[in-house]
Amino acid sequence: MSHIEARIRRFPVAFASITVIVLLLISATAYAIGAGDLALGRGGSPSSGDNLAAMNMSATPSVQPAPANLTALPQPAVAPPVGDRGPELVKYDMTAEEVTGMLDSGVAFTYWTFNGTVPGPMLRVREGDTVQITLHNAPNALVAHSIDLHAVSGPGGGATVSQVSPGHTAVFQFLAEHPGVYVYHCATAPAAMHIAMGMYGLIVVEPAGGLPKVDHEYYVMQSEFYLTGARGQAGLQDMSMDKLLDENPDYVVFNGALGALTGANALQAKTGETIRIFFGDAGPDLTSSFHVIGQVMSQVAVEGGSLVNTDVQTTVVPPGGATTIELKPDVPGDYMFVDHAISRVIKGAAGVIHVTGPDNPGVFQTIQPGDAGTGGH
Ligand SMILES: [Cu+2]
Repeated sequence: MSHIEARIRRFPVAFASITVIVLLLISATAYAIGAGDLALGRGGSPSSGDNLAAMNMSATPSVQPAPANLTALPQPAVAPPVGDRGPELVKYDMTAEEVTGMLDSGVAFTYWTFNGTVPGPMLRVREGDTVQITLHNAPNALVAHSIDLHAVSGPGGGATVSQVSPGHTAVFQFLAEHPGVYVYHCATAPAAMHIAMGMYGLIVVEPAGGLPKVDHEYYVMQSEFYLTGARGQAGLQDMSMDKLLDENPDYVVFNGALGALTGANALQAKTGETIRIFFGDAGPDLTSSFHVIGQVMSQVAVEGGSLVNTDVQTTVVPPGGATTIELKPDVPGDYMFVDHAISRVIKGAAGVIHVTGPDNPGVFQTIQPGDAGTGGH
């Protein structure tokens, strides 16, 4: 992955000299968002506190020094399989927390999160379960938050009744009627901003009887980050409402940070093992063309529903959409997964599946090697 990071490093710091002009434009834009209620969320309306916070956030200097000794946020765990059981009442306790972590080498960002990770916790229930969500908003939060789960049949996907001010709590429950894999996200206005700050995750609703057993399961979500400074500019960066409205992100990444799923954090498997990836696209704006370089996906749940496609090279996952992907590598190597809108790899949209095992010359072998180091894609 070092070549990607090296390419990102080449983009110079360039925006400082136009900060004042940009701030004026951003402030005006933030005001227009609040006044015009352009929220993408299906529930709730902007509180005055949210609008003020949006304006204040946009009006801060573009890049402050990053706090010392900061690391990337921890990765959320894959929720364990439901197994073969009957319907139950399942309770989840979630907290909206604002947490600062590293988005890229040298680049810090104060994320808005569910439970301190990006993506938020993976929720996993059975078709027919009643799911009770308790949403707290941390007392030191800057703004109100909420949750809209796409698995919900009800107003705002839950967001209408879960708008919580700092220090407050809301509780609601829903019947998980439809099996599949679904995005959840904060839907407090402007929802695009709350998603761009990191407030999203997946809920898996397993069919009766459970999902077939596989060797490895992983939880991956793509999203964009829009910053007031330049990509790679060191410091604590803020979110740019201007770039958000232009749908022109500085970063497109998997699991909240550049390199979150590479190197020591790469997905792992042995040859012949089946990997299942629960993959969601939080957006807020870009459609993912999910592709694993050097692999054909053996199964893809079309649009995350019950229809399964087989032998897929690239699958389209829209913002607010998700899918379940399975693949079975039979040749060892490092397999990069990307958004095949391939310029986004330069913006960080790359992870790695590290596959170990014996060579398999019947499937792949080198006859005469080319020049080393030129790579593929
Ligand atoms: Cu929020």
